[in-house]
Amino acid sequence: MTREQRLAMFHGVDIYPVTCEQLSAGRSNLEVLEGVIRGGARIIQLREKDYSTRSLYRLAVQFREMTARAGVLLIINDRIDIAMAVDADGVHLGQDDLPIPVARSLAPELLIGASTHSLEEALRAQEEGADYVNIGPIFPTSTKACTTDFLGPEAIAAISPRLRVPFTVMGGINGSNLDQVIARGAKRIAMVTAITQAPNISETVSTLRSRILHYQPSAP
Ligand code: TZP
Ligand code: MG
Repeated sequence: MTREQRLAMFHGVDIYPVTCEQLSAGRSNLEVLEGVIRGGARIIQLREKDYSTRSLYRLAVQFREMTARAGVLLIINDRIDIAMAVDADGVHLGQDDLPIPVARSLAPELLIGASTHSLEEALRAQEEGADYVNIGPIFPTSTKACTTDFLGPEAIAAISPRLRVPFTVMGGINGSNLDQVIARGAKRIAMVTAITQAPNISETVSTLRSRILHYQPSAP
């Protein structure tokens, strides 16, 4: 697929599930992926920080097979080499990963997402050519050993109007605070544990998706 086709698919994203096998209640990443696909998600990010290159590559090959069959976008966290090796749809880069322009020159057709934790970082990522930016962490989370404080949902309303590119939000988002981020303008919502720890992943993904898609602000 071309970057343009991938971008068009990215616009249709609502829930943005991210893996973490250690926090998946004993299930494998492939089981989680299966539930995520059955629940109707249009994208998944493979994020495993401690795997060897070979095991991550092997898993990414399986993710690519399953996501391609389902027409779901596959984004690889951190590792542009793995993303290129398995023909993933994109790579998600943090502030300590390869600079966005370097990643772009290596892989012009990949979507590039960027993790950002402030307005300045979000604007810089956009200027550098990110296809989407993530704003986070929105709420406290124990999934990531965070050095940054959480931003609070108000940050979404403060940062997103300055962005031309689509944005995702992440960090501590679950069924009980979902409305707070949607109310501030979030349309694409990334979650790890709200999905990976759900007893029934496909049902949870499907319910969360319809809440994102059919959100109605409550009357004042
Ligand atoms: N980046 C910002 S918050 C976060 C990452 C990878 C972890 C989010 O995990 P959870 O379980 O959805 O709070
Ligand atoms: Mg990273």
